[in-house]
Amino acid sequence: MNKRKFLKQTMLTSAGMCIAPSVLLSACKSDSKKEEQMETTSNTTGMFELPKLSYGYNAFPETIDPLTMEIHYSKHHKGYTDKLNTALKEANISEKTIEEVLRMDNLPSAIRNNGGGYFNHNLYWDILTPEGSKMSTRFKNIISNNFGSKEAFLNQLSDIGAKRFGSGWAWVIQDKDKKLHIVSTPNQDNPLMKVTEINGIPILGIDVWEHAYYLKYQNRRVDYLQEILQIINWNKVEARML
Ligand code: MN3
Repeated sequence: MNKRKFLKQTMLTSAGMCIAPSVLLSACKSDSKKEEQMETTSNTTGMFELPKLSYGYNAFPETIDPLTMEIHYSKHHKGYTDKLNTALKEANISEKTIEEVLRMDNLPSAIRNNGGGYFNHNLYWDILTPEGSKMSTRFKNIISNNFGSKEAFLNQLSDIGAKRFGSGWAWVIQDKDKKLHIVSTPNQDNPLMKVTEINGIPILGIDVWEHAYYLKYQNRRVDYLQEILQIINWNKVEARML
């Protein structure tokens, strides 16, 4: 194991929840030095790793059935990860964080689709919790200032996910002026990419591809959205804000 890889692994272990390279940086910002080191040590081997889940496939029996969880993680997410690594190798791209990759100009479609798929699912799994969680007073105030009220915020988020035609994602992002927005992107695009209408840092992402919900909810995407909003780890979402 080379030194950088060792450093990275040590930091990931010691940081506990910082299970993926770079995508979870903001969840680890209590230690800015660690964050800085992690950013520079991502993808030094030219390979991104599928992050381990912090819960089992049966963690959300009321919301996500175990078979959907298993296929979504071990087939879809793993598939994006493997294909991203292949595409980066072919394009001779390394020494970049996943954010840097996604912010590149003229992303080749294999990197756009699979890099997006990799980042988006890392975020999705990370901000779910079997325990349920409450928004802090601070975060609730931020939400009210940006969207009017917590209810208006949740409605707008659910609505944009329901209205996404075909496959895609619903996002809460923070723009460069620290303002929060609710946006949606098609396919595996996300608001880090130059192709999206509003750029920003995703702090919450909900997968609205049919593979995320069809076995349990069939065509009822709205029901899936209502349920998934009950298992969001709001503390982690808040921790992603800069
Ligand atoms: Mn998916």
